[in-house]
Amino acid sequence: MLINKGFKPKRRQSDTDRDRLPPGQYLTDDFPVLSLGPTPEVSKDKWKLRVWGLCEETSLSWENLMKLPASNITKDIHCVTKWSKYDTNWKGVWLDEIIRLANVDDTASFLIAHSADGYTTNIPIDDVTDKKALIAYEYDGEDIEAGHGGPVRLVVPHLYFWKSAKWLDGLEFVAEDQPGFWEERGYHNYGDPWLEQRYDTD
Ligand SMILES: Nc1nc2c(c(=O)[nH]1)N[C@H]1C(S)=C(S)[C@@H](COP(=O)(O)O)O[C@H]1N2
Ligand SMILES: [Mo]
Repeated sequence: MLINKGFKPKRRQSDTDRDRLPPGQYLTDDFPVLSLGPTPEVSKDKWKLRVWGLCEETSLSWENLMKLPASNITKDIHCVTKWSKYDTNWKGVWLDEIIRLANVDDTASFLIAHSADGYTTNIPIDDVTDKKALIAYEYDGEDIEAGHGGPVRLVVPHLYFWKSAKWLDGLEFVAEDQPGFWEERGYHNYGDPWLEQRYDTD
C-alpha cells in the first residue's frame, strides 16, 4: 500500500500576494489620506466637471453624472510613498464615456486632470481609454469621503496613485504633454508602479 504522507503542493496566500505587490511596496489595510493641502469643500450640488481642449466643450453636473452608465471595479492601488492596498472597490463612470460625450479629437494625446484644490496631473490618452480610468463617486459602496477626494475623484489604478486626482473638476484634452503638480516637482512623468517609476530620475 502506498501511503500518501499528505504532501500537497500548497499555493500559499503570501505567494499570490507577492505576485501582486509591485517592487519596493508594502501592503497595508489602512487607507492613508495624502493631500498637498487642506481638503476643499465640494458639495454634490455645486460640483461640476468641466471638459475642454481638443473636444466639444462640455460641463457635467452631479445629476448628469448619475445618469451615465456606472461600473464597479475592484483594484489594487499603489502609492509612490510605498504603501499598496489590495481590492479597493470603486463605482463610477469610465472616462471612455466622457471621451465619447465630448467627442474628443484624435489629436488629443494627453489628459490633464484638474482638481478643486488646484492640483493637476497628466496622463497619456491611452492610459485613460478602454476602461482604465474611472470617474469614481463611491468607495466600498459609500460616497467617497471628502479626504479621499469626494464627491468625485479619478481612479487610474494601474499607475501610482498620485495620478488619481481627488476632487476632480476638470478634464482638459491636449496634444502636447504638460507635466502636472507632482510631475513638475520631481515625480516621474508616467508613474508605472511595476517599473518603479517614482521619480524623474527613475
Ligand atoms: N486633487 C488632489 N488629488 C490628489 C492629491 C492631492 O493632493 N490633490 N494627492 C495625490 C497623491 S500624492 C496620492 S498618493 C493620492 C492619495 O489619495 P488618498 O488620499 O485617497 O489616499 O491622491 C492623489 N490625488
Ligand atoms: Mo502620493
